Amino acid sequence: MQGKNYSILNVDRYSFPLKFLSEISEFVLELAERDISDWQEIQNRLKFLVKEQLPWLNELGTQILQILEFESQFVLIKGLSFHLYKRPIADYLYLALAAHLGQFTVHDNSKKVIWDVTPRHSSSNRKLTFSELNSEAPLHIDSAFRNQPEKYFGLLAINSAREGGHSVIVKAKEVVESLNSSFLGQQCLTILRQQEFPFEVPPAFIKTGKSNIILAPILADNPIIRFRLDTIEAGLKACPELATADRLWALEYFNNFLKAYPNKIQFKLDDGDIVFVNNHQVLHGRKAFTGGDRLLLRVRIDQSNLDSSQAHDLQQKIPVAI
Ligand SMILES: O=C(O)CCC(=O)C(=O)O
Ligand SMILES: [Fe+2]
Repeated sequence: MQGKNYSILNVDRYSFPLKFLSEISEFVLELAERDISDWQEIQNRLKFLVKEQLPWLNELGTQILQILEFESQFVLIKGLSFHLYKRPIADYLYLALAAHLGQFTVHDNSKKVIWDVTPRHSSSNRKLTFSELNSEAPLHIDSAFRNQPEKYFGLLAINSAREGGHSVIVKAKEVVESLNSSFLGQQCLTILRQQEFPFEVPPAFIKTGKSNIILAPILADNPIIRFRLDTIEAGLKACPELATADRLWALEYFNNFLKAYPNKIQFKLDDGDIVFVNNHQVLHGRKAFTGGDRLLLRVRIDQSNLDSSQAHDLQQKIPVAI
């Protein structure tokens, strides 16, 4: 379904009922005391609290899912006040909403589902990644190196960048259609669809005995486009036999096409804004920024547990007011 281009949900700034806040605080304490790390259990508890006490947040979750699946494939939510609460309360308010979209995935081999996207100084010789730098993050999907990249991710801005740091979104289907309108573009699409490319898996994600490379075509169904140039370049370095002339040509053509692509959607996250993105349907990036205190909280969400009847129910829900 071809959806709207851009969805913004303006939720009136909302201060949460004291009863809800105190139950979230107690829950956070209980998690720490009992060292609970079963995220399925945590998500169920959060959803139960929301269902009992904040039905509007439950409905917002369904509305977001509807947009990600059937409408504009990403949504900007303004006016929620999660960022005004101290961490980890802010984290759990955010997770109480995100829990409605599917199952959180844990960040590498830690037990955490929230990753702080904020500039850091390298303490080891580990190469820093986009989420740890303030330079531009070129268009990519998250977890391009996972066999099954997560379907959705969210970013909550606790502190927005002073200068720059704009988010950039490009719809994968539109890029493919646009490439398909020229002869060279069609050649490129054929190679990206038919040939496997190597994606380097970052060290923290490699399971013992497994290779540090996964092979996958750049164009497929889910995700529509699997792309992150630095991981493919590293993969080609590690597997020089795959650096064939046709692959290198198609990669360069595609990358230049993306850079020059005119239909980029650009916006800046203000303090408290949240964006949820369908990682199988869009590419995203970030402009360079200045000011050391930019902090976004990222959560990644899989959706293996949403069965077709739930997906069908979603289509019956009321359309979203923009
Ligand atoms: O900083 C941002 O706005 C997004 C960063 C990002 O895309 C990433 O870390 O994968
Ligand atoms: Fe990303």
